[in-house]
Amino acid sequence: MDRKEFLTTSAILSGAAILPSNSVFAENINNNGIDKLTDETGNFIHLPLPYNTDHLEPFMDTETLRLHHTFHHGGAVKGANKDLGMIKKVMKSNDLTLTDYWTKKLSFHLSSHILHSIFWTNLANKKSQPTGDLLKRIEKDFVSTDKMQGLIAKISKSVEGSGWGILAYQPYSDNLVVLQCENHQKLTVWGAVPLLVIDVWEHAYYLKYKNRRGDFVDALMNIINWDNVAERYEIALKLK
Ligand code: MN3
Repeated sequence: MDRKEFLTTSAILSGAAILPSNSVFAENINNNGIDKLTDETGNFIHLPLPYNTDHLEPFMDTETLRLHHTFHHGGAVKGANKDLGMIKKVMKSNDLTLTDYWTKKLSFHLSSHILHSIFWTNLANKKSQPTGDLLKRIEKDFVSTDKMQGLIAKISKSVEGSGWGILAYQPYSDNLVVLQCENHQKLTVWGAVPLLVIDVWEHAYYLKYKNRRGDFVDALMNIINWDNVAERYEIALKLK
């Protein structure tokens, strides 16, 4: 039994009625449908991957996935907890000099935690296509799935330095938007809810793809979990 089967079985055995029954990765989300990023006390937590580390082979290699999840995502979680603690500490003192520093750090680390948590669930080891309401929305806002995928691939490949390509739902204007994010926190539009995120930091691909970021992005397009994107879209629509 692999990890996913185990979790699914365990969830059924433990009575998973409190979790959304249609969720692709129910163990990674809260009852309200958003990603589980903290424990009950508000500390950020690093959940295990929702599949084995070889699940995304050959598109994403085992070693890259292991290092990426353990050290890059894991480091962001540790960083976010530290930043939050330091902000609380500074607030208790009368010297606010360092709040600027820790606030920026928290923005960086927490955004990384959020985007990585979404990223893992956005991927699967089989090819799928958007269907249903998500497909209708994609066709309304981007003409076709091919055009939208072409756009997000282009935006991802051309990030200056480290960053992400993001397909998001924007509740203020009620449409899907594609954003080009630098680092983890720059170039967003407030309110946008990420549905599909493409990590183009070098740590995401360099072991296997070397300098060929374009090949990595094209490869990822084969393993997008559109069921997960659709689920995220459904939840995001509630903000409208
Ligand atoms: Mn990363």
